Amino acid sequence: MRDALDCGNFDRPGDDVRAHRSGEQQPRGEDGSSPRSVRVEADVMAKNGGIAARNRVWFEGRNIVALNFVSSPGAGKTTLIERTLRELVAECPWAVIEGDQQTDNDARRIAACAVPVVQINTGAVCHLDAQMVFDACRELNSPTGAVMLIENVGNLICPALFDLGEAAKVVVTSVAEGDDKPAKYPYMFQAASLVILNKCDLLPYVPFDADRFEQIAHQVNPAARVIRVSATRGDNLDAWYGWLRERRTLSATAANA
Ligand SMILES: Nc1nc2c(ncn2[C@@H]2O[C@H](COP(=O)(O)OP(=O)(O)O)[C@@H](O)[C@H]2O)c(=O)[nH]1
Ligand SMILES: [Mg+2]
Repeated sequence: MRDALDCGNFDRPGDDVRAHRSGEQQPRGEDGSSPRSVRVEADVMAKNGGIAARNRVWFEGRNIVALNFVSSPGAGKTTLIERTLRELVAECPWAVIEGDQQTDNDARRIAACAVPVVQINTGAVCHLDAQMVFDACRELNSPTGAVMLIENVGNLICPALFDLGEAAKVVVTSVAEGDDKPAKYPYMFQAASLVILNKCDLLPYVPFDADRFEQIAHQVNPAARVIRVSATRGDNLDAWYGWLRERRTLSATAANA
């Protein structure tokens, strides 16, 4: 069984890392930090970074486009992935890695799309890490030119810290979550190449200002593209598919260079 990693103790990689466990007595430095925790946590981040770098080389060597889907629970990641697979399954080989604390519910949904899938149950851990993805990739053994969709554990904080070796992070947010999410969870939005605003079919029924959401997202990350969709009704999915095809072209061009 894997060591459980409580990433509630991490600041961003490279930041001044401190221990924040409540009620735990630890030796403290003059500034209140715990040198022992700093070293252990920095080691964990460095180890993950090394494995992620190896994953990235492996993906690039096989011209596999790996995308790391992150969101709060229920934003619609699996629904979007299911629909994408059903509509684009013939375009290229696909593979999916599903991350959840418990159950294989999402893997079953993906398997129904006739696409290879591995379910990872993280137990007490609130994010996927690079070693889990490495192990799943060995099992999937995807062919050259595949698109690997990695659905991370639903959580807008910890998955931002753990590189998996992906080509890009895709944040999925829904209009039921409030339009200030990029301001409240900036690290995740800064780490993302694409922001998908989902459940736009609900806009007539919820107080959500989509323009304000986009404005805040761009304040946090000016380079991020924002695409408004409805995964269930199908609104604007062509824009998402276009972005996906651009990533495949970029990857193939790099592989042939
Ligand atoms: N109205 C609406 N509901 C959606 C949409 N996308 C997903 N859902 C619903 O949101 C719930 C959570 O979706 P799911 O894909 O499991 O979210 P995940 O936890 O991010 O994977 C399910 O009941 C979906 O049917 C959408 O575009 N519009
Ligand atoms: Mg899901």
